[in-house]
Amino acid sequence: MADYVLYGTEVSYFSGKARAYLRWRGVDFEERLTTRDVYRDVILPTVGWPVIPVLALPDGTLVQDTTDIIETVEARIPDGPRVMPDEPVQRVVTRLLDLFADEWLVIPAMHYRWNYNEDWIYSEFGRTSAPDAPPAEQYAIGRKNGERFRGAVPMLGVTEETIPGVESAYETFLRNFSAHLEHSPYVLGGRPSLGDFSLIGPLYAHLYRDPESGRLMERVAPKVADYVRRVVAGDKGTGSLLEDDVIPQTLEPILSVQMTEQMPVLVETTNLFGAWASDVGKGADVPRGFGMVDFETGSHTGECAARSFPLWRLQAVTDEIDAMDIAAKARLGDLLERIGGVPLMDLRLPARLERRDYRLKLA
Ligand SMILES: N[C@@H](CCC(=O)N[C@@H](CS)C(=O)NCC(=O)O)C(=O)O
Repeated sequence: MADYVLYGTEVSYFSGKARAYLRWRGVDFEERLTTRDVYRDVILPTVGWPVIPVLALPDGTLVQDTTDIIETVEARIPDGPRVMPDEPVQRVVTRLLDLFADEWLVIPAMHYRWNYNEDWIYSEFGRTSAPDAPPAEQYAIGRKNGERFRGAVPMLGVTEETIPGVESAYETFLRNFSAHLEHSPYVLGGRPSLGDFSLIGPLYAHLYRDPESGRLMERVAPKVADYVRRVVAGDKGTGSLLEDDVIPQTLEPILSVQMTEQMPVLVETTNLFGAWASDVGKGADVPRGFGMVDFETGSHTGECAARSFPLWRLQAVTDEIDAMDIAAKARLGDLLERIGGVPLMDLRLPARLERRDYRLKLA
């Protein structure tokens, strides 16, 4: 029996991130499908709510949240490549990509899945949940399970008005990332770091594996499709990141979009979180969202939910900034200047967040 068990599915965004990381790290793990029995018998009794992926450690402890999974494995298995760069600006950039891939590229990922692959994904959900049921029953089960995810699409800001912007922003991302991959096999050089695994979240299950989305990726950005295959396979690369804390210039267009599109939503969410936090005590469960805010993508505007979880990823970015020395801060300042991200240097959550009992809480 393997040391670790990953509970997840091929159709799941965050299972793809965890799986690719575990393969790259050479972890002895087996993956178990999250059928309805696994949710009932394994996940719900401990985690308390239906969410994947979940990693079972050799002693049976369950870990949820991909970044917690990754950090737990890094701490338990000291030998092998480290997912976090040693250099400070690279650490910030890889965390920024974690924030962008987990919490912004979810917009095109969900749009293409639900607006171009709906019937297919219902069948896939059904196959996962009830592998032994006949196809028609699987489809019905998939439809029922899928409603929760389909219902999240408008909350992400995907509407008739914004869809042209969502699609144009995604195609811009594909072109920018292809241009980057012309020069560098991974985001920060010769081998993967956290940001690469994070990108596999949106880029594998939804945008590569869902049939219509996969065709789009192969047509517009075959290099990105090739990258997805490499990272998913656990490819080790050359073993080295760029030296001297260099950030490839070809990443700057992607980071610029993050600053112009995602950052304003994070700032608004931070403000709403601050108003909420001023009224509650330490240890309070943080709600999943704080209402709706304006957003813009691909030059189209709309409203999206001010979700709380991205603030947890944002706090990880700003913690890296707070850990920097003056020289590194100056180098980061130059990068932020070029990508339109100067406000990030001083943006801090008005109250700290922590994760306990598989939930986000006020620290
Ligand atoms: N931040 C979490 C996100 C996990 C997540 O959203 N998982 C999806 C499937 S890919 C899910 O189970 N969502 C259920 C829900 O959010 O209610 C992580 O990184 O693990």
